[in-house]
Amino acid sequence: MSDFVKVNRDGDVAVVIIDNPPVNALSFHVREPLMQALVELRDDSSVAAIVIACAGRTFVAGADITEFGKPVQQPDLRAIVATLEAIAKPTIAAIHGTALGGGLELALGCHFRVADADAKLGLPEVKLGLLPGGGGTVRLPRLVGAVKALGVIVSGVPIAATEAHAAGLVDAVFEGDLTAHAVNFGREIARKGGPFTPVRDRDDDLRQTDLAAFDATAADLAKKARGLEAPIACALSVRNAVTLPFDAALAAERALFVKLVASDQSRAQRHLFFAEREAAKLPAKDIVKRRISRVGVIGAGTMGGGIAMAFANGGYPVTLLETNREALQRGLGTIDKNYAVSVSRGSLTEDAKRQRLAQFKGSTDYADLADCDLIVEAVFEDMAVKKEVFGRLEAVARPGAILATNTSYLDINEIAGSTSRPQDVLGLHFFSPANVMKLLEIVRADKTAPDALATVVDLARRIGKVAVVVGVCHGFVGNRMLAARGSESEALLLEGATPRQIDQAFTDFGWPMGPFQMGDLAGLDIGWRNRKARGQTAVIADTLCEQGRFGQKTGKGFYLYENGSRTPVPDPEVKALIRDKASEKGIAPRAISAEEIIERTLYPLINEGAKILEEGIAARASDIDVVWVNGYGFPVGKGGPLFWAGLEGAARIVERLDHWHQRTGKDVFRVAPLLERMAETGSWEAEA
Ligand code: T1G
Repeated sequence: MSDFVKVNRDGDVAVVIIDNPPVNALSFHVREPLMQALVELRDDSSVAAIVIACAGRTFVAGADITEFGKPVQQPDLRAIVATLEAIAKPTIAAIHGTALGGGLELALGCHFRVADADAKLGLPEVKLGLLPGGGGTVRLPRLVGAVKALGVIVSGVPIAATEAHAAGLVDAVFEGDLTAHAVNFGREIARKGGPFTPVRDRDDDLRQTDLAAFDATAADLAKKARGLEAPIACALSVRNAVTLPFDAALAAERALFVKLVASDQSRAQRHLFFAEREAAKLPAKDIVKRRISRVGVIGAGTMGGGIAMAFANGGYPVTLLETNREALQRGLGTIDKNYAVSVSRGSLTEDAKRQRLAQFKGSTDYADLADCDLIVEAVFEDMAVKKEVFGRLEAVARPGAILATNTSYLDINEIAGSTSRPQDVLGLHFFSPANVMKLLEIVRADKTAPDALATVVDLARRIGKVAVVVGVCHGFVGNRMLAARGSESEALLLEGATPRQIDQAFTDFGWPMGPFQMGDLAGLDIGWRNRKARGQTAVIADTLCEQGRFGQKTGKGFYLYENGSRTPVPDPEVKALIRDKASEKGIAPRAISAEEIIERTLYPLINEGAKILEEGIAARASDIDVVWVNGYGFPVGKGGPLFWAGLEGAARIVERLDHWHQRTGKDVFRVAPLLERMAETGSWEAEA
């Protein structure tokens, strides 16, 4: 056969084994021998049943995403599924690991599906800006019903084997030797005799679908699409499965797929898929990582508590240290409350909550950190305080323990230099809420040991974080670019734009919310404190803070939040304040377009990203995209700021930055040489 597809015989049952590490993607070098094997087994009268299984850690995890955008090599997945589905003898997919995308579509071409108890099944194509293009939107509804299929396909979230079994997607769930169970299942089925109904013909229930209920569900889901085309296409294709004959629905699915796969949004989302994996790769390979069994967290406030939860959620015992019992109890109480909220929402069982809480050991004594292999400090954002903490860690941390700071801005080289073990020091910059936000900026200081870095990059994956390794500068990658994005906010207000207008320009772009609504959510006092520490001012935001208007938490910020509502309402008082401050500065208000708002916020964001790349603070342009999508809500359909710069046109960005630089003289508009280069070459690589 081939290195990628083998056929074993167990009596009259043939077992097709796909072996294409690491995830058995349906690459062309798999599809060709697979098709050949299916045709031969179909025509072999000594074969009573056919099992399709996979070697390695998972059933087929999808089409080969690297093949998209290239000419399709036949046979494609649809041809394989059509051939498979036309086989009269019983066909059984034996699913372990994750049957995803084209993998599940292959399994849907079988008469039966059996799964390992730990298996997961899903159609995550929507996360790549696609829809299942191998018949998934037409076959899945025939097994689980249109509304259930709609939820699975539009969310892209896999379901467990037990749920799949209950829904009718899987015919049996087994523990132990799955292939042996599948063979026996097939032999038994063959012995009983057919005919065996292919999925395409199982549409009796589908015809009973309550289309009004379906459309209502689809409309709700569409509201969350936020400008993404794929979720809408997914819903339409599932609806076609209900209203159109099978082959017409299949053809319509194909047409939708062809359109999406060529779209900028899908290119952007596929870029991010690989970018996230690239970001976790370090230059040095095969480094022996340090053992991490127990984690210490210093500080049980918002960040410290969230960080402690992130590790506990990842299965690590945590020692949580505070300066006194009251602060410690307060912190542990907040953690308990957070888990209780998850239980009330049904996202965590009571038992899981107990297990998570059992991971925590509280202390007010640094000596209790002696058995920790990683210690993360999340104390007050002040260099002297941080140095004092690291000084005390020197005395108690075991040799080889990694000492991490959660600082957002401070110079980690300076912190490391204050210790006798700079090789063990690095930054773990979590984003609030740390137990929820995926992004983790891992800050390598000048003397951070390669094995320490490799250890925390691996650890990040284990606790479900998206890690990006960054260098030391003020604000690292994310916050440094955030400052650039916000540098013109006050000027835009003083010149005539309202907070609502600026926020609207952002949400129209695809951001979950605009900068002023975000400021009110996070608390305006945080920025106020940072500005005072750096001797900076922002006349509007400072005045609001002086009036005690910190945002949602005080019921007033840039907006009003009436009666504890979280809905921002424009406040005439803020409008008047802006007008007064503008007239004090002799600025006459003028109409400001959404286009100007984007040019004076997102173009400086891109420009700062180019500077960060030039300085080597980020290793790749795609790392910066990963930071912004996972840490700040940059719209996935635009691929991150630097990917979007390619879509927007770097030459135009350069031209507009030059315009605003001439008009304002502000350094934030001074075009970075690498951005100039990108405009000329179309590549962010320093040397093309
Ligand atoms: N194609 C190509 N490469 C893939 C791949 C895929 N489908 N999935 C993973 N890889 C690579 C990945 O880049 C990495 O490479 C290595 O495998 C390990 O992946 C027609 C159109 C299966 C849950 O979206 O969700 O089918 O970095 O680090 O954490 O309708 O991989 O080692 O060089 O993620 O254990 C639909 C995508 C495709 C599933 C395993 N399927 N994959 O997670 O490993 S579109 C998906 C995943 C499709 C059809 C449509 C995860 C995983 P490298 P990893 P992991």
